Amino acid sequence: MVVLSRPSRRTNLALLLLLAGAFVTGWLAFGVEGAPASRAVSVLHGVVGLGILVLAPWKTVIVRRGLRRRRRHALAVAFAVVVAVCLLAGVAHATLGPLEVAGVSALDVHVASAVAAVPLALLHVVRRPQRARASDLSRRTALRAIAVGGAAALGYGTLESVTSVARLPGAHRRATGSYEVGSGAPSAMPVTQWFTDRVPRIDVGAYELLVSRPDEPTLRIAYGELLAMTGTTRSAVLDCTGGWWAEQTWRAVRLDTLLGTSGYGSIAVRSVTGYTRLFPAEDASALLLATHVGGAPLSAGHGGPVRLVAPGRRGFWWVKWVERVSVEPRPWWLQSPFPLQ
Ligand code: HEM
Ligand code: HEM
Ligand SMILES: Nc1nc2c(c(=O)[nH]1)N[C@H]1C(S)=C(S)[C@@H](COP(=O)(O)O)O[C@H]1N2
Ligand SMILES: [Mo]
Repeated sequence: MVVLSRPSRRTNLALLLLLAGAFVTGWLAFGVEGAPASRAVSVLHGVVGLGILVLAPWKTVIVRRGLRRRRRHALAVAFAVVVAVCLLAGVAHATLGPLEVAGVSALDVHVASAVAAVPLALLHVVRRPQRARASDLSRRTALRAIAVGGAAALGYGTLESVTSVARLPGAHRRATGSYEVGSGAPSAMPVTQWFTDRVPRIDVGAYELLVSRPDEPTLRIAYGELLAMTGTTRSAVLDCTGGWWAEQTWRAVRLDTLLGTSGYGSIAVRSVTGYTRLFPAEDASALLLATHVGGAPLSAGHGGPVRLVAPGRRGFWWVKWVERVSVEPRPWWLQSPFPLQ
């Protein structure tokens, strides 16, 4: 009993670190875009997540022993089920591709179960506490950590090789883990909202874009006037955190054409639905307000009459149905890292 309890305590503590690490790197994977950083975060996330599987044999011993005790097991078992679903869905997404059942993708299930696991993990750890000790920071623990990390990395490498050799869809995913859908064919591209937003109905005839800069009266630009300003044609990749990406050609006007380059504060891009993202002021020349995609006016679903095109940023930055662009005094990082609506 005494002999078993030491390694089991360390196994549980290691699981705690891996769970926290997987959760953090998962959201980090949603935050970054751009080949090397994206790839690094995706690989790290996969390895940390698979580390939980590496510890499964040891945890099984702990679980058996825990289940033999006379107490309530429901929460611990629910936690185990949710973590198993999360791992299965993550691996399924990364290997088998963008599986979708009734509009719900493997990645949706993956993220939802990860979020559901948080309160269950907290309850589990509060009810079955494990104290860390100074003696845990030993050479022995370091060697074990390296062994677990190595086994997880080997597992990740094996999954990637099998995916590639067996020509599974996963071999074609982007560095972010997303799959290509509808490039060059906007009507085949999914219409998605981040969380709770709905496609609004906008009368193009009455539409006006509001442009506000500090110490200047707000400009109101009618759709026709805006069209006359859209001199930029640019191809850019929209990579949705839902697990798909598409490259389209956008006709647009650069934000610095409308707002100038003040370098002051941040740029707020607000949708008629209230959905708003803040950008660094120096991004004005890289951000575009598009009226057309693939040579045709934007459909309502894809953000018509006017949407933001934010090359190099994940889909949730590409505000649809833009109502107002403004220069704001507050810094761009003073916002929720992910939209709340
Ligand atoms: C992948 C994550 C984990 C899963 C799926 C999991 C699941 C379980 C299950 C199903 C049991 C047995 C049922 C019960 O005791 O009622 C258990 C027991 C236990 N778990 Fe976890 N657990 C995880 C992580 C952790 C963490 C992070 C800690 C603490 C830091 C922890 C501490 C314990 C302890 C102390 C026991 C009781 C062992 C005993 O009574 O001998 N577990 N766990
Ligand atoms: C406890 C929490 C989590 C665990 C244990 C976990 C584990 C995993 C695993 C094992 C994979 C498969 C890796 C591979 O084979 O390539 C994966 C993939 C993925 N996870 Fe998680 N994950 C967790 C939370 C999250 C969260 C919160 C997010 C996003 C907010 C997320 C986003 C992703 C993405 C985008 C992929 C696909 C990466 C790729 O295809 O290379 N995960 N996850
Ligand atoms: N107003 C608003 N804009 C939005 C969203 C939203 O929910 N509301 N979702 C974002 C997300 S998560 C993505 S991936 C893209 C999807 O664009 P699409 O529907 O044209 O494919 O729009 C972004 N712009
Ligand atoms: Mo998205």
